[in-house]
Amino acid sequence: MSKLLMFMSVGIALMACQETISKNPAEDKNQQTTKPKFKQALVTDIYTADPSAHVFNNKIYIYPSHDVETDIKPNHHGDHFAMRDYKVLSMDSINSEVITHPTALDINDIPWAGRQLWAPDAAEKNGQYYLYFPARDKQDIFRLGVAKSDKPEGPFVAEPNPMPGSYSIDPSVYKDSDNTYYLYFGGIWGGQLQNWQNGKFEAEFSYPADKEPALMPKVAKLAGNMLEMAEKPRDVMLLDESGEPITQGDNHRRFFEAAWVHKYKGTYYFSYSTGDTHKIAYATGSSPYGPFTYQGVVLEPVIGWTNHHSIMEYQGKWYLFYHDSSLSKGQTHLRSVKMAEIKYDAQGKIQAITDFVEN
Ligand code: FUB
Repeated sequence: MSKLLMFMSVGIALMACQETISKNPAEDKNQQTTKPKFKQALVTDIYTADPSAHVFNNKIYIYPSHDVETDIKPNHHGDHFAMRDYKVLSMDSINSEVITHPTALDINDIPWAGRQLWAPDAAEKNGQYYLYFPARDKQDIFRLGVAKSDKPEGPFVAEPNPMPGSYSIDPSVYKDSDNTYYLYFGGIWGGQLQNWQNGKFEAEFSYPADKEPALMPKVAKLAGNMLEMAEKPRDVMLLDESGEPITQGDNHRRFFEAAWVHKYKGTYYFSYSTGDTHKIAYATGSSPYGPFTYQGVVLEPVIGWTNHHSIMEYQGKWYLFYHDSSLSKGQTHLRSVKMAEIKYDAQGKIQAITDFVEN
C-alpha cells in the first residue's frame, strides 16, 4: 500500500471513530441517557417538571421545566419555582433511551425576562420549532414568550419582547387537524390570572365568590407567524354536568393551571390541574374553543404540591406525561418527569391513573 493510501485509510478510520463518538450522547457531558420505565423518573441527573410531549419527525420530544435548588421558602406566589433555563428531552421511540439535550434556552438570553421560567410547550410549523414559555418580566408580571429554532431540541432564540397582549402562565399549543394552531394559557394564585379580570394587570384583586363562575383558562388562535395571537383571548368555558359554569368554590373541579388539549375520535379533550386539590381533571367538547363539559380525573394527586401533565398519541397508543417529587423525597420544587399509558373506555372516558411508583 502506498504511503498516501495508508494515510487516507487511517484518516477515514479516525473520522469514522469520531463520528461514532459524537453520535453517542452518553459521551457528551451535556447529555445523559437513561432507559425509560413507566411511572419512574425519565431522567435522574436533573430535576424536570411540567412535561409537554410531542411527536416531531417520528421521535418523541418532551419540553419540561428545569427545576433547581433554591433557598426561597415555599409560598403562594410560587417564588420557590425559581427556574432559569430549559432543557429538552427526547426519545427515538417509547421504549428508547431518554436523551437530555444541552440547554435549549437560558433566561440570560431572553431580553425581557426577569425571573422564573415556568411550564413551556412547543409547536412545529414548516420545519421551524417554536418554544412557548412563561416568565416574569422586569416588572415581575408573568408574560408569555416565544423562541425559535430549526431543531426541535433547540437551541432556541427568544423574540426580543413577550407576545403582545400575553399574560399569566402555562402556555400550550394545540395544532388542529386543519392546521390551525390554538394557544391555551392561564393559572391562578402564582400564575396571576386573577390579576387580569378587567383586561389589565391590577395588583389589587379578589377572586369571584364561591358560587360564581370560576376564573376560566384562555384560548386564542395563533397568527400565521406563530409569534402572536390572531385574536383577543377568550374564556375556555368549563361546564358541569348540568351545563352550568364550574364555580370558583368547586375547587375539586375548577381550573387552576396546566391547560392541555388533545383530540380523540373527533372529540376535544381539555385537561388541567385543579391546583390546591392536586388532580389532573378533564372535560370534553366539540370545538377547540370549548365549551368543555367536566368528565372526571386523569391523574390523582402525586407526591409534591403541583400536578402538571400532557397527553400524546404515539403509534396508536396514548400516553400521559406528568411529574412528581418522589425522587427529591417530596420537595415540591424539585420534580421529575414520568410517563404512563392511558386508556379510554368504549365511551371515550379516560381511565384515571391512581397507582404510582415512588422514584
Ligand atoms: O413549574 C412551575 C409551575 O408549577 C407551573 O407553571 C405550574 O403549572 C406548576 O406545575
